[in-house]
Amino acid sequence: MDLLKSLIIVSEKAANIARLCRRNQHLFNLLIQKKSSKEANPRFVDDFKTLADVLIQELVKNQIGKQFPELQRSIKGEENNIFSNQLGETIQVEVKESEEETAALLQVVLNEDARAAQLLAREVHRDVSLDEVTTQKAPAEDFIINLQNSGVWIDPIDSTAEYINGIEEVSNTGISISGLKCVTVLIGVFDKTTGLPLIGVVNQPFVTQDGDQWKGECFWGGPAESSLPPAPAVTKTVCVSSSENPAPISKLQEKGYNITEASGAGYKILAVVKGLADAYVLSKDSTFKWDTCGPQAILRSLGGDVVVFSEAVRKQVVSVKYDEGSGSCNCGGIIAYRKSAVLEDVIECLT
Ligand code: 2IP
Ligand code: CA
Ligand code: CA
Repeated sequence: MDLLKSLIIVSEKAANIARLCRRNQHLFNLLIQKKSSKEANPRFVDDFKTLADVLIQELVKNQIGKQFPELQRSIKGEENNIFSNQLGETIQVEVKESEEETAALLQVVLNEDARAAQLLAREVHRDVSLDEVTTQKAPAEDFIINLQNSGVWIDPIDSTAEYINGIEEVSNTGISISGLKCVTVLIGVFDKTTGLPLIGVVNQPFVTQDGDQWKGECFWGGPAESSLPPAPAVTKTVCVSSSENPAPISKLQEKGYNITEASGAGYKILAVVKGLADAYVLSKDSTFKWDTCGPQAILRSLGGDVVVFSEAVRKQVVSVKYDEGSGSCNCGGIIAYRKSAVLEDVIECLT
């Protein structure tokens, strides 16, 4: 069994669920419904988007855990799969052996909405092949890694806010400021000894639109190989969050960098991966291990990395690292880059 191919396929299944919830009117209505505080409803899920997130995460955990039992206990994600209702009951969302069993479980969680439960369960259990995945380069050989010594971080949907009600807005650099293009599915495998990411898959479910059908694209990378072409030209563009502090922004601008605000931590790293931006600079603690593990692995396969911002401004280059036991925050902020000359220049600007 080939881990990279399995990760790509399961990321496509995740993307299919994300697309289904936007395209199917019944599911879309659930996705955008506003919670009413007056509603005395005993159902488990009053926030459908959380269920979509949890379901995708459980799908990835289930499929990868089944195919790679050595990894099973080390697959972690952003979401918690236990829901409780107003009657004090709890239920654990998981992928069952059969479509019928998964649908039956989802029906309870969804307050007896059999239609929604069946639609989701069908997509969860549908077989997907590698040929269905759009990627610039199909993976050839698997990466040899020690599964016993590896862990996995999943962000089932990054940029949830854009997923629910984003308005498409594109900058003149070709980078999406907001909207569905900023949504990504992020899966990363890391080495428990070194703490460094090894293999990453970033699936962008919404790239091109044809009527109500969206097509996506999948990006991958691992030790010394990735789906991306050779290094693109320097852009003099740096991506930042819309909530970034003014100080780092003006320092970068003073040295001639164009600043582009974009939504989604995963999407901003993807912009660096694709060469649309030279770097992504974040001075705050607002990203988590599941946001960076997958895309950082791709950057590392291209000669770049994600490093700790607070260390970089003290002229220390420290890679963001992963460890099952420690917290999930990327404390101290991050800088993502593809070319080391860019990192040096950005550090120079910021110090
Ligand atoms: C969020 C999401 C946000 C990002 C934040 C992440 O993850 O990527 O867009 O903020 O850091 O944690 P910003 O867009 O300002 O960079 P999620 O959508 O999974 O909560
Ligand atoms: Ca996230
Ligand atoms: Ca998320």
